[in-house]
Amino acid sequence: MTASAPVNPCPVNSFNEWDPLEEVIVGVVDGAQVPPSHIALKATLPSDQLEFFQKQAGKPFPPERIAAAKQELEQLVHLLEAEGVKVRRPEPIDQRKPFGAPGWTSTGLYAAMPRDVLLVVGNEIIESPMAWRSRYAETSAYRPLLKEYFRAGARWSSGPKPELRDELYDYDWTEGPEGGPTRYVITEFEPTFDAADFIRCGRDIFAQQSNVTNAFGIEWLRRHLGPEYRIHVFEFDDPHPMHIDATLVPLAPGKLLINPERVPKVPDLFKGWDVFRAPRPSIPADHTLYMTSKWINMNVLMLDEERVIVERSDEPMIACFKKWGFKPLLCDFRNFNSFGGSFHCATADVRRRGVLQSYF
Ligand code: DAV
Repeated sequence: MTASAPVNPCPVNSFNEWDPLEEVIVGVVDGAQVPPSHIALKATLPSDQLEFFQKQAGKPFPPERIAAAKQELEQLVHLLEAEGVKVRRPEPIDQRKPFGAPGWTSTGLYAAMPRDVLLVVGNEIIESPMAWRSRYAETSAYRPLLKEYFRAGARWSSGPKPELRDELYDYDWTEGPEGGPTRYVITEFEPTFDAADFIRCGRDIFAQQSNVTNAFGIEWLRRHLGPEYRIHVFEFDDPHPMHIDATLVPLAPGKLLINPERVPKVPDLFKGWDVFRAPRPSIPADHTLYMTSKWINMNVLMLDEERVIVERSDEPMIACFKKWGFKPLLCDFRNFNSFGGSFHCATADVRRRGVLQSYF
C-alpha cells in the first residue's frame, strides 16, 4: 500500500508555537465589559487600574477604546489573511447578561483573548476551567467553532466544570512579602487553569502556577494529556503571575525569548538553546494598560520559524527580531494592548502544519 494524505485531515492540529500557521482564531473585543468587583482581579490588575475597575465594575469599557482596539484586530486579520492564514472569529455574546452557579452571579468580560480560554494540543481543543467568575461563560463565544471542529474530526474536551465557590479564593489576599514566595489569590479547592499559563513545545509543555492556575489544575491537565506529554512547571520572579506568554516564549526549535526581569535563571532544560532577552518595553508611560504589564511586547505570534508579528511602533523589539534572524511583520496593536494582551493572547492557533516531536 502506498502512503497518501488523508482525504479529510483533522482541522485541528497544533503542537508548538512555530510550525507553519494555517488556521487561527482571532478574538473580538466588541461589548467588552468591566467585570464585577472581585478579589481574584485585585491580585492581577496593575495597581494604577484598581480605582478604574472599582468605579466601572459591571459597566462597559469606554466605547472609543473598544472601537480603536477593534480596528487593530481587523488589521491583524488582514495581515494574517495576506500571509495565507485562514482566520476564524468567535461570535460576540452579550457580556452584560448575568450568569452564575450556586452561590454567586456575575456578568462577563469579553471574547478578545482566545489564548486564555482554549488550549490546543495536537488534534484536541481543551476548554479551560477559568478561575475568574466573570470568565466562567467565556467559551460560549467559541462554541459554534468548537462544534464545527468536532464535527470535522477534532477532539473536544473541557476541564472539570469549576464551582467557583468562595472556598476557591483567598479573600484576605495581599501581595506576599518581597523576596518571599508568591502569594496566590486562588486556593487548591478545585482544579482551575487558564490556557495561557501553558506554552507548547511539542512533547514538552511549559507551565506556571498563577493567580488563575493552581497546582490542582496543572495536575488535572498532566493526567488528561497522559504520558505522551511532559508538563514542566516553572516559577518566575513575578509577584502577580497570570499567563506565561509575556515571561517565557519558545519562538522556534532551539530559540527561547525570555523576560529578563522575571527569568533571572534560564531553566537547565534549555541548555544549548539560543536565549534572547526581550528588550525593555517601549510602550509610553501614559498609555492605559487595564490588565497587563508593559511586557506585553513579548507576546508575539509566530507564523512559522521566521515570520513573527510585532507591534508596529515597538522599535526595540523589531530591531532585536531582525538581529536575531527573524522576519518581523508589523501591525498596529497599542489600543488592543490596553485590554490585556497582544498578538499571542488575541489568537489561538487551530492548525499548524507539523507533527508531534521532541525538541529536547
Ligand atoms: O504582564 O505577564 C500577560 C498577560 C497575557 N494575557 C504579563 C501579562
